[in-house]
Amino acid sequence: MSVTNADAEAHTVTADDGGAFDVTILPGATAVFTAPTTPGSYAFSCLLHGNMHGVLVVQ
Ligand SMILES: [Cu+2]
Repeated sequence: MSVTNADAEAHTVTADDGGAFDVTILPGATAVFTAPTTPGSYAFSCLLHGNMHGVLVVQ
């Protein structure tokens, strides 16, 4: 899947379980990463900003 960073700072989309996915997206860039194929909810965070969290839902 792809993720676009519309911010002026770099961010990461890093799975909290530590291995499912980990991608860095530079400012204004779009990055592609391989999402898990097993349905479920995968919590992720930005390694550069400890207050940024999200959940990737695979259906
Ligand atoms: Cu960030």
